[in-house]
Amino acid sequence: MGYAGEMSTQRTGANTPDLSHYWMPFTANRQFKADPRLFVAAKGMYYTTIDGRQVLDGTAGLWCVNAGHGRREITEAVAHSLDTLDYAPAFQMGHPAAFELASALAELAPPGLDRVFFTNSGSESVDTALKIALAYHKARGEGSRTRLIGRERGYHGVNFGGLSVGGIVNNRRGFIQLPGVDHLRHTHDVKRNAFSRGLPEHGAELADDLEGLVALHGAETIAAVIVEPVACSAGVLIPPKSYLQRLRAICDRHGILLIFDEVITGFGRLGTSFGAQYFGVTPDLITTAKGLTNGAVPMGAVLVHRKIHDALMAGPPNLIEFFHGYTYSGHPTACAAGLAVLDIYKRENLFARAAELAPLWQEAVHSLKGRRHVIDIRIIGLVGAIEVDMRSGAPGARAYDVFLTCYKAGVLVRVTGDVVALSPPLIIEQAQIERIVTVLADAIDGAA
Ligand code: PXG
Repeated sequence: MGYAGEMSTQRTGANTPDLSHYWMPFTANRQFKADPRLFVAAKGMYYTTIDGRQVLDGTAGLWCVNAGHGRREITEAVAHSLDTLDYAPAFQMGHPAAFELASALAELAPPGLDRVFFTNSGSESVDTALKIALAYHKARGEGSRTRLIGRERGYHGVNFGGLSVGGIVNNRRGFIQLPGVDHLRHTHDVKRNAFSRGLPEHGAELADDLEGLVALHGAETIAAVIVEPVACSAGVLIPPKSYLQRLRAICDRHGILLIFDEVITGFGRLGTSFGAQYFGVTPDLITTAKGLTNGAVPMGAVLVHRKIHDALMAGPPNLIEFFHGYTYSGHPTACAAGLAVLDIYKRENLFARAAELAPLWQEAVHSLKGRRHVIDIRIIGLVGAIEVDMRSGAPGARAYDVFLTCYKAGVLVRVTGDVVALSPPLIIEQAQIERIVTVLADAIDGAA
């Protein structure tokens, strides 16, 4: 039990557990515990709350439940895997499902990115990719390439590599950073690009920041650039037309590796396997997690271009080539979940379904244009963002109010700053899209 004083601030229902011991991640703990929001079940497009209400999932959990909740195929695959092989050592031993899942991922990947390193989260995928980039240059005799470039407002998880290349100030301040990291400017420009449909017109020239950093530091010091094709956590910042192409071209010119962090944009979120295919730009590495297992079991993966992998397969074959890995890299349970999930995506054609729904989704969310407080709407694939103007002196407060009102009305949305973000499971139906928009409209109208 918690302290009596703490408990007195907790609004408890009959079956609410003691909330005092669990230190919740990225949560206003005291505010939450004073008025908790607890889910006890999920099926299809809906969560069930502890008090028995149904909540329509407008966010695929945290951008991960792309095939919808409670998929029996995943449950059965996981149960069977646990019953058969609960764990196999990840180092110097293997099991078939890890190899099978790597092959299945290679099939979905853009051409060339057919070598796969398994992790347990997006954060681990990012730090793994950064280390692979450094190891690659060293293996090729270019060990001076140690500098890593991220972008303002980028989110690459919370480990030291990821927070260093990341560009969200609250995640960075107060923590030490990796040395030798620089940032490109972000591409968010409400003045020039508000209410764009499709990719924003303005801002491709921001990719030239990389040329500036090459001029400043010398290309021979730069290992890699990491960007999210769409910066989702920072409020769904969609890349301007030909921005990513330009970044690719500059990387090519200077021998810099390009990493796409596709933890959110992977697995059909944009209507393609990865953002790389959506934008027609092939990076050298792709970091993934989330939709890889539909959120059911923690897992991440880095898709690596074969040329990078092969450069590291050097030296005596009895020596370890890359001093990196996790106890749970390629965990049998996670691999079973991943295989079942990829099978669902394929069988139900869910990526194509997302692409087909995207125009309808765009129309529906854009119908909120013109409402009080709404200063921008950004849509891509089955992602959406509604930016509201900041309540004077209270950043984020207005969007948070919208979030709470929607939750009470039975719709789950996400807020980040003054942006309401949407990313429903790819199985969403038209009537459910309409419900999300109607509830949002009322919540926005009612926000002070
Ligand atoms: N990279 C990207 C692009 C992400 O979006 C991570 C790395 C880190 O993944 P892990 O699995 O370590 O959390 C992420 C995670 C939100 C939200 O609402 C976004 C994430 C996580 C939680 C909430 O924007 N993205």
